[in-house]
Amino acid sequence: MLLSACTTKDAAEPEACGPVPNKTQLAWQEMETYAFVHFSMNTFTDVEWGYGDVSPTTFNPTDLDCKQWVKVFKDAGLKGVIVTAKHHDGFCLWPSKYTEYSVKNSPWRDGKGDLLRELSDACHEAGLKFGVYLSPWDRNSAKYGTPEYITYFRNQLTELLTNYGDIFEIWFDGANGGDGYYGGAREKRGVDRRNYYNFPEINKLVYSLQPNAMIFSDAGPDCRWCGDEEGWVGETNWSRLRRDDVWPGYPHNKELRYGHKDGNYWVPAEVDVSIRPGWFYHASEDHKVKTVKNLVDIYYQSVGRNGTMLINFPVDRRGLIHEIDADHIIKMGQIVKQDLATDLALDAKTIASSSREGNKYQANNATDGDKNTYWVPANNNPSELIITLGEHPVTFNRVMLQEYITLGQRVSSFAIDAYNQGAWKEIDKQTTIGYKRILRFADVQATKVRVRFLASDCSPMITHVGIYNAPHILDAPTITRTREGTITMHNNDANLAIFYTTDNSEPTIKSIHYTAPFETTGPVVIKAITVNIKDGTHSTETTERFDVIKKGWKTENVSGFSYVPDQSRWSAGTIYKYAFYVSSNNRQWTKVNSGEFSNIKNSPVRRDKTFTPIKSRYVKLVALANTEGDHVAGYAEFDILTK
Ligand code: FUL
Repeated sequence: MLLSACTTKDAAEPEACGPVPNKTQLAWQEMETYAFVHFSMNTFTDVEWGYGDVSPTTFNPTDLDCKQWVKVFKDAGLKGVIVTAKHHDGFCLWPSKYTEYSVKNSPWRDGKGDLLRELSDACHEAGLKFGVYLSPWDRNSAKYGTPEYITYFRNQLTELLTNYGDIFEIWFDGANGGDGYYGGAREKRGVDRRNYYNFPEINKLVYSLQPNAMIFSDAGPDCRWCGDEEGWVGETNWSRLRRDDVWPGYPHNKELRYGHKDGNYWVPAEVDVSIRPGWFYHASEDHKVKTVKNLVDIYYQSVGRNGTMLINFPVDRRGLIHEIDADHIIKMGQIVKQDLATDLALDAKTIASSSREGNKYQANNATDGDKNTYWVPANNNPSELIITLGEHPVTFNRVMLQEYITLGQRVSSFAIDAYNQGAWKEIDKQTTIGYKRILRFADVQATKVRVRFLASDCSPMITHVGIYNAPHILDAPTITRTREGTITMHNNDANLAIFYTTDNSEPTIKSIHYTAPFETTGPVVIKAITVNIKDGTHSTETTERFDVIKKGWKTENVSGFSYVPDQSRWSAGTIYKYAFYVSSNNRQWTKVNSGEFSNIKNSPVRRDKTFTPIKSRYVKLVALANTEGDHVAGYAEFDILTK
């Protein structure tokens, strides 16, 4: 009451600047991170895109438990989940009335199961939001490509949007058209992706059944694809889009990474990425789950760049989120929380170069911790905010900025400076902000921080400037050696040190301090750790065994070899059965070892084979069979072992 008595008269309310988000879009943006689940027939056939002809009896998870999924999501701080109700192969995870190609004809729960029921119940019970992915492409349906398929698609959509409570997002994939089963026709079919579905009518149907649902596609209408599946959106990222120029399957997908500055609709970006290389589960990718560090980077490259993070879990054949995936995502959640736990700018003294008339627009609104209050400068000339952190320098390595997007996205250029020992120094200069922008940099010490707003469509409206000192992630170092024998180590954080040993002993802070690449000639075992010198904490250890250097291989006492198969997503030629030969003259060969690389299909990691040492000048690895039963053989790395 007293406060309002002191309030000077506020200037007229600022007007919206370009398109603005609706209430649904605002609430969705604040979810920030949520889960994707790819689980269907492909999980059991070990493929990414099913053809649509596999019998429904193949779908048979042994221990399916949606409560386990939901617990992992909650523990990781994720706010909802979108599940592949129907992927491109047409198999439905719910007992749809309109097809026989669904769980109702599978052995799972004796054909009485409904995965969407189980998952939506588990979500609603735990307070998570529930969403569905419905593939417009259907490689099982005989009707695909004809007008009847549109009726089928709409009928399925109606089932999904009426029977499972509130749906927060419906996901329409852009991948569409190609060969398929199509009810037995086994042919190639294409559709006019722009017009075939009549998406404006489909969107109306969605809103009539679920008025608060977000509709995702390359073109929105409510949120858009970020243009890649690698886990990042552009540093420049407008939530605006010339929506009418884009459609599902839009060929200029790179534009979606940045949005359109001159866009006439509010269509913010969603960053969809899988925690493994594939979207569906493949046991062979158990060793390729993204590291905690990778996942933290993805958070900063999505939520930290005005996007949302949709992180996919390939649920396994048991019907569970794999233990490794669960561990990594929960650790990611903890790290992000710790990174941004203490806002050093909260309630700090904040002044501005100018402010619009009225208490409602003053500088301290940007550091008061209230998302509904904001600072607005007096005009749209370059302007700045100065935040005083204290008399003595304070250490920090993150700055978070947020615009009051209710009235549009405005800033297109800004810079951050730190003040220490009597001088300002620029730390970073960037373009857009939007709902949230988080900048990361090496530790800085300063008594004051300045944010310069250099260019903006309409005056900036800044609801939050946050400053944080994130703990350093102690990631184990990587160790590599060139053919010539040069060893390089890397740990992703310039503030942390690496210590290593070459005598097989455990590395500690007293071991050798790595400062630059160094040369090796013969066999060597390197063990290394990342260390925070300030407090002595350190990472787990990385061990790499290198044998003789590959350059100029000559006569050696060979005692074994190592084999690493192709590590790429679509790898081929993984050797399963082998024979190994040596020779002194490249004419007469002696077989010294043969056998199999057990379980290498599911676990394509380095394999070492050893035998009684034998002097030789030439070696030969013969592939007797590969994991696919065809005639391709290859390797990513091959090495001889000499001791
Ligand atoms: C892509 C699909 O083709 C993939 O299989 C996956 O569903 C991914 C999320 O979208 O376009």
